[in-house]
Amino acid sequence: MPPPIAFTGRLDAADESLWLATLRTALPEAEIRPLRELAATACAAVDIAIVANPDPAELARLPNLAWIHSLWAGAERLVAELGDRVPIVRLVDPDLARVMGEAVLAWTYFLSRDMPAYAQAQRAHRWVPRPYRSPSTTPVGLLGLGTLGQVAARRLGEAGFPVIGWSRTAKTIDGVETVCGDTGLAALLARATITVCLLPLTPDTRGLLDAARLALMPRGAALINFARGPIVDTRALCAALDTGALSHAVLDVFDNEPLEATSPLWDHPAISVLPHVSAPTNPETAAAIVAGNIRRFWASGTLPGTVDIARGY
Ligand code: NDP
Ligand code: OXD
Repeated sequence: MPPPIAFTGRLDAADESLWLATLRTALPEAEIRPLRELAATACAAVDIAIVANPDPAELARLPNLAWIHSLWAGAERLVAELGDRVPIVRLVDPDLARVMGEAVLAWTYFLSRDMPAYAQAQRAHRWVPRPYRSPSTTPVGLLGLGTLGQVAARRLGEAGFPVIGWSRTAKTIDGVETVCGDTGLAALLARATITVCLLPLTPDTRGLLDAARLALMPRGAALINFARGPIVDTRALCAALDTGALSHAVLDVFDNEPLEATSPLWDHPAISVLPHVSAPTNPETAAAIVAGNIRRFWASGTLPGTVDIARGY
């Protein structure tokens, strides 16, 4: 019998019960226990923890932890709070990528079919048909060509949008014009009618879309941020929207979440606010991924790819 697996996270009671039940169903051969219920002797035996934004002080109760499996795709909080204390495996779930690809396509259509302008016209009781813009004349810039970005690129390409994708390392992807480096980013921003952010939050991407970079975008271009709030300078974004330099922003992520009820972003006429729902984690598919990774570790001692702490993702 393998040692117990600890489960810990800053979750409410209902979410914790749901996750425990789903993980136990996916991995019935394991004893998965809330960390707070484990006595010191059991804690000493634990080598794997499944975590959802864990309290670092709680994790410190596990002296022989070999690795942790996060239930979230983004790892910036774990990197910031744990550093290189323990190898981190983040969630890489093809179903989550599918859902994100769907969201990117849906909100790209929302912008390319001028829904923000029609919503405004409706509020003003104004009947103003606008010219149809074909996807083929609407280049989409994708920042990030990882697990999520590559699926989004494929969905956009299938729908006829020319896609320019930016990543840290050079890539070749069928049907996607790929760029990297500062010059690649500048070229992408200058050409894309819609820019979609699917980057991790790291020291290199924090504040990446600042006033200078937003100013490179064509007049009337739009931004979709489905990654993390602090990648975009919100003040600079609002200034660009206020002057009409940019036409609209779809924001699913914010510097502080939940977005404060008093935030001016809620009422900005050129911003669509979403409550971090572009790709919600599906407990069933996520638990199956976690179970597979733990079983492989038990069978072969190998870990799936871990987060590179120095790189930040
Ligand atoms: P991956 O790690 O698979 O991909 C990250 C991509 O970003 C890679 O292509 C990487 O380049 C690129 N990148 C990283 N740093 C830089 C940089 N400095 N310059 C240029 N490119 C860079 O991440 P995922 O696709 O799985 O997820 C992306 C993010 O989406 C997550 O970190 C999370 O924050 C967010 N997310 C949001 C959700 C939501 O509901 N809103 C749901 C899930 C995730 P390279 O390929 O060269 O390494
Ligand atoms: C995640 C997210 O990182 O939902 O999984 O943003």
